[in-house]
Amino acid sequence: MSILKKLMMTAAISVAMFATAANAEPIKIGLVVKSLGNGFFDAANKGAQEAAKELGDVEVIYTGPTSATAEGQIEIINSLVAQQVNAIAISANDPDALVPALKKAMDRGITVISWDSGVAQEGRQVHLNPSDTNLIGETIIKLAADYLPEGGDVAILSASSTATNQNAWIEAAKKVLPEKFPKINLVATVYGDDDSVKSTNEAKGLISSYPNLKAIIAPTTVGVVAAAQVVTDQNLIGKINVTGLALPSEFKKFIDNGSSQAVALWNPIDLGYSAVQISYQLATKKAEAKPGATISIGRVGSITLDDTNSAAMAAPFQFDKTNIEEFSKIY
Ligand code: RAM
Repeated sequence: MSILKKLMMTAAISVAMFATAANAEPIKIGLVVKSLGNGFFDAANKGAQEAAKELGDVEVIYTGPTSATAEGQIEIINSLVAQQVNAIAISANDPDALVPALKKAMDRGITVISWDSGVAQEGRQVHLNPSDTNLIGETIIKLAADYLPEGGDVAILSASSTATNQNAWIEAAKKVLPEKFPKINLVATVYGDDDSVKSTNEAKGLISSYPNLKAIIAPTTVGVVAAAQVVTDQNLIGKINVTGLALPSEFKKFIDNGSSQAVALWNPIDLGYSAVQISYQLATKKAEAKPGATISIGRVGSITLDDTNSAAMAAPFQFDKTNIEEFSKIY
């Protein structure tokens, strides 16, 4: 073979290789969280990055506003649309306010799912719940009731007042109260906005407004830590039991010091992993978002969409002094 022919062949091969590399643009998935600096979402991001690595051709852009507001998330959605991502997977600060921005994203061919905290159906293709909403609602009351055999006053310290997930859980909790927990008296629901300072102030407010308070139920990993810290600082351990949904790695010290008897949560790593898997299947047209469709989620298994294109993962785990140490090493 002549040198010239050899050179031409090498050039042709390089062009072919270059073309393949150029075609292999990664699938970009914007993982939008309620706010940055929240350990729960950092754990979800761990699972999201794991899924990206496993899938190979995926880049996960982990992003969120500095405080848990819909306005902050709208700005981020608009910027992800401008970056031409392939998918947006969002934990929403408001079910309705994000819909116009997300609709615009879908009009441009971007796959949109919500996970953890949902958006209204017209603003997304799929919603992934961490667990069954009614089950979570009942669990958060039961966690308090189990340690209050005589009953008594309890209060809820929630995240933001527009958070879809907390609002749904609180509504479900209120439904089961009269029949299943007649001795539990829910005196107030306040909102700490998944902000440590605001949650601390709200917890202090509950304690001074309700002198007979026996438990604070915080169905948010940020609020539950703030409440347990207040109970600890005010020497109220043994008088007020703090419970709710907590990340074991952040909360272990409050089980250890007795400000809390038990809390619950699901696996946030698996949740983030699954959100990316679902976004990928939809964006690459390997799955379709329609009622009854089964979507594979890698090592976690699969989900089947209900008639609102939603699905739920596993039941929450309960953590107490017998097992929190073990889980605190994982998330
Ligand atoms: C906070 C957030 C999140 C919720 C957990 C339990 O981190 O509000 O949305 O699922 O708590």
